[in-house]
Amino acid sequence: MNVLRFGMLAFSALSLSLFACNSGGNQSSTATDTTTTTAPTTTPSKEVTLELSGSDQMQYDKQLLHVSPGQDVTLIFHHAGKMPKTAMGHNFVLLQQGTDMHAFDSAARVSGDPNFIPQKLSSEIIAHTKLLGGGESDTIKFAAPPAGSYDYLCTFPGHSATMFGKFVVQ
Ligand SMILES: [Cu+2]
Repeated sequence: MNVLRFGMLAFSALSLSLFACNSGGNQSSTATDTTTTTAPTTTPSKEVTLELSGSDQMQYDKQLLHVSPGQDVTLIFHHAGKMPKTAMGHNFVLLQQGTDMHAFDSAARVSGDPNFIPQKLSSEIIAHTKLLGGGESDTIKFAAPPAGSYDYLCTFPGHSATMFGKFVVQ
């Protein structure tokens, strides 16, 4: 009686392990699919490349740029228009938090700097390009500042009325 009972238990244990083996096989293929779909969104890469352009209509093509904390940022800034930089020059200037954008712009206008970068306020600048004319490009690299929202603008005289945006680190 005891032997027969043991035999039945052993048989049912074998059946269970076979069943477990089959379902295990199905589960592992499901797990692989889940991993491949979620991995890219949860791990921001160390480097990010942003593209921004300015036009002859005195506009940036983007008023919001977004990066993640700790990223090394490459910004490719392009003047997509045809006008010369003496008439329609564009730059990109990213300001530290707490900087008065209008006061900074006024200082840039009277700075005498060929790129309209006020050197006396350099501590308020995170990164900037040179001044571009139509068809020109400038690429700059900088480390993303700490998480937060930062202003950027074009400091060519009069342009900050329409050429400004938010650079968000999140
Ligand atoms: Cu401009």
